[in-house]
Amino acid sequence: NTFPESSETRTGSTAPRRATPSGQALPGAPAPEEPEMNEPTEPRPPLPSDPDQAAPAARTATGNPAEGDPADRAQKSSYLTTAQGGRLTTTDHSLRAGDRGPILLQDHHLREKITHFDHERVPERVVHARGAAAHGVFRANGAAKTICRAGVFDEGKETEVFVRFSTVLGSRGSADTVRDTRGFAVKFYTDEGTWDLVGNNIPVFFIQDAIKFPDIVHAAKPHPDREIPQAQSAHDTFWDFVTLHTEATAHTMWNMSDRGIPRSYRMMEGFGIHTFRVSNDKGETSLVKFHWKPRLGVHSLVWEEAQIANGMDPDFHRRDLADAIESGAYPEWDLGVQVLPDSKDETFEGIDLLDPTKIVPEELAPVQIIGTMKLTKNPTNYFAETEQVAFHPGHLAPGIDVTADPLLQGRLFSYLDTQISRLGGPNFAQLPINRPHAPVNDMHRDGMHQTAVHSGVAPYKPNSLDGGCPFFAGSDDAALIDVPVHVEGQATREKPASFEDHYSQPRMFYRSLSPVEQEHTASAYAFELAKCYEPVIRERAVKVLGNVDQGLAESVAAKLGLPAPDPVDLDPVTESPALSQVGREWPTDGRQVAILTCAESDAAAVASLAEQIFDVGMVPLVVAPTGQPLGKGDSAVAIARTYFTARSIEFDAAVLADLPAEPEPAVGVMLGELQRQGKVVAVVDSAVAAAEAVGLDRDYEGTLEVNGLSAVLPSLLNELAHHRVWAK
Ligand code: HDD
Repeated sequence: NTFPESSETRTGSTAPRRATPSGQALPGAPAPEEPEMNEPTEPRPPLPSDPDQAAPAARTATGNPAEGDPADRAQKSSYLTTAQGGRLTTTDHSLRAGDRGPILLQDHHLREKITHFDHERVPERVVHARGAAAHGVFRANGAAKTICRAGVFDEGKETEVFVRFSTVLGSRGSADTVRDTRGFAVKFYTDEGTWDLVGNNIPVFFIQDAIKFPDIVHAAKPHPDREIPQAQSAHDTFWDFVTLHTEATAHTMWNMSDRGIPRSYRMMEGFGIHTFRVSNDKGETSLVKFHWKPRLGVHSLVWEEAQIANGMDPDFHRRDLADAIESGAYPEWDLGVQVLPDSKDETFEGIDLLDPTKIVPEELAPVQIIGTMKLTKNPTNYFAETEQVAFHPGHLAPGIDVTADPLLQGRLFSYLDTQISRLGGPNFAQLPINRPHAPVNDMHRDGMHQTAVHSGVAPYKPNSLDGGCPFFAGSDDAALIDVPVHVEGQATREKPASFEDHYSQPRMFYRSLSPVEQEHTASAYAFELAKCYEPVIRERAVKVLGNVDQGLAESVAAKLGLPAPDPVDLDPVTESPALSQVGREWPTDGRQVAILTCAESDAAAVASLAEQIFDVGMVPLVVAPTGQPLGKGDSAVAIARTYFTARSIEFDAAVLADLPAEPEPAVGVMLGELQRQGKVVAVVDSAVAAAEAVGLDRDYEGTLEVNGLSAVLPSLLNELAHHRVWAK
């Protein structure tokens, strides 16, 4: 943005004249003109945004240290000062009456420092409190232009984005790998105003009407008396609610499946969930569902990994995202849409498109790719960016509109409201991370934490005193295009009959999973329900599952030691193979491979394998008994982990290089875990005996016996493309 040099250029020839309160012309004021009687009608360029409301000149993220001077990451001034800019000689000692006496109230630095510290925290988000975020770019391929006029979809158009991933239930300090839904919120800083796509990694929701949101959240959050358990749905109140309120069955089923414990934020799908209405240049409308497809494929942890990670590395997902970006392995997602005709009844193949507990299977409406998002920069400051970013499903771009989905409609109220208490007032849009990259000329004024110094005297319309500024957009470039939708009806607290079907979609989801995924899902139900103290809740849950799939209900009942429910007649469903994560091949980029060594391992061979792994885009991590490098001199190999610190959760595969006849006991622990978790373990011939001594299962399908380290990579890549050894 450029700013006007003088008030004259700002206001042009129709500038209101300067006059004294008595109406006399000020000395030097231009000769009086004929007063304007009416509001100016002749349009002219609106004023540029006020400096304080313009997007920051540079993004606040510095990202890769490799890209810039490390000093950029430091504080920006040579001297430590007070908040008023006074230089300080020390910040270590309070002002005291003698070196053993009490502290003096007049010590302004002490009071200012402690007072600011006392107010460092803002309330955490009521849901999605724990998150991790990154900056990036969305590049459109132009395919959406036929259905949507938004400039963000112009072919080749690049738009900056900020993406925040989150868990839902836990507080800010909770662990990453809990079983939960993940938030997937994307802020597109488009030229036409900010568009937020505030979605999740699960395409359905617990409730159909926003009025139930406090109920589901109160039920899922820790018990109000003892505030346990943290970040878990494995407790009585959650299962009490979702088994009584059975429209939650679909979302609960997704949570209990492997989708509830993603391997990485980089390997999650994202969904806009609701149906949106888009319109093109001709005013034609379509209904769409938004999907994010990760280029690395959709992968999950197994429950044992998730549980170990909670203790060993509660920041597992946050670290993974930041490390990948810092190392240049920028995660990418394709954005796709399912395009559905804007029919009068807003249904598609019998599926009510306004019901957020339902999906449209991809086999019925393929996901068409309309662009790609790449995350390239980590935030510079967690609080300023990741914590203070404020999303809102009502932040829309021209051509993207909401539908009457009652969950979405309620969200449109909630997000603005929550920011006012969380971020301390109505001016949160002025925080750098929330500033649109499009010029802002709103007429909002004053309020808590106002940082803009607004000029002009007429923040109202119509006005003549500010030359009629700002002007209205034409219908061609307006942000909020109200698609004329016919609405009528009697005010009623009822829902349509189509919202009553709570079981056919969970049944479709469960039956579309592979046997191993079904087994994981049944085990997850059994784990969570076994954590409930009230027998009636367990029994009710099994009964609800009987309405989904008798086999699932029987499996969960058996694990809980309960009788199987009486079979009920269930309607058949058509499976949707796209719902399974198993059976496809995926890129292996960014996968972590442990090379387990001992002090005597051949340093040159280990170095060469590590290089090969690195060259194909994976991350080699050499593990040794101590931090002492392998070998000597220039060819010495640095040790990434010792057996004290390494744990199976970090590794997607492991290579056992030479091992002594009696390896570290930790090697045995590691092997046991890797094999249980269905990971590939490549063992060089010279290490087989040692590995067997600490529990290597040679019959395990993931064991690859290889002749020397140089032969490891091809077989490893082949197996890793499937993510895990599913036969296990
Ligand atoms: Fe929500 C935050 C996603 C329903 C009320 N929501 C929040 C975030 C995500 C979602 C990703 C975190 C954004 C961030 O990173 O800052 N929420 C969803 C999805 C929903 C959904 C995909 C259903 C399809 N939410 C929903 C309902 C309500 C809310 C029905 C209330 C009626 N959500 C909120 C909130 C939060 C929020 C209380 C907490 C912090 C915030 O908004 O900024 O207003």
